[in-house]
Amino acid sequence: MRKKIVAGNWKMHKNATQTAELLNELKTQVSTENNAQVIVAPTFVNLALATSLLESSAIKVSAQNMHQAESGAYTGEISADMLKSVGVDTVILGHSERRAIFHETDALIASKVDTALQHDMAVIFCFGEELKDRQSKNHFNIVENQLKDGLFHIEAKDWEKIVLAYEPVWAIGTGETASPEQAQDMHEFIRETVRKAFGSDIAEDVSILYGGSVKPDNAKEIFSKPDVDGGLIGGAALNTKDFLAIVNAI
Ligand code: G2H
Repeated sequence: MRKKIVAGNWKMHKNATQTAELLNELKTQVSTENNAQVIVAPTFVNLALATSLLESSAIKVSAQNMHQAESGAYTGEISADMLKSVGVDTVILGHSERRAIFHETDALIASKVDTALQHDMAVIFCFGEELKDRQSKNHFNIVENQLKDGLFHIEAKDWEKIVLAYEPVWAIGTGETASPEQAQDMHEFIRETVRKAFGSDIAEDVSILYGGSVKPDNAKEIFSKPDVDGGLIGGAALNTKDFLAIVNAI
């Protein structure tokens, strides 16, 4: 049975005090009894604080990004080894903001995936079409190419480390959400694309999260779809009440 997951991508929000506040609230209310594995992704500077605060809790900590090189003259960058050294063994890669604002290409994301896997890290691999792609009915092609170019070079054994996060760019932070039917159609297509390339066992086991303006009032309906295994949550992950409502919608 594949895992249900709710992950909070905090983006560039919350200083150390605010991070501690939110995590201290969350950890009293999230347990292994929850149907979903809960993951939080604070900013780099607060990751060590997060892993220490959550040490004996059911909440896992993820980074929002990392560099593909082992080490070197890359001013301002963070390596896989640095993340692991503070207890972080999950990383979000390929988020649309990294692709659009920081010009990350499929090839670059593919090399980050390789580095993460070499370090035995789990990867939340993000992808999704832009509004123009959906308007021109090219969205399935775009999504298939992002998967193939960024991820499908991995070996079958690596899939146990992969979580997919479909995030239509037009629904990110806009208040606009894909309808549950649009999400299901795309998730079904994604699972089928994985099945064709890697077989049924891997396709059935991989968790596919939906991301893009998930809120307490739309989470339940989206999560009720058979190929939606949870969510990657941005804005609504920044306060305890909304995030927990989404966690409990699974
Ligand atoms: C999509 C999502 C989290 P939001 O980026 O990754 O953000 O829920 O604010 O649309």
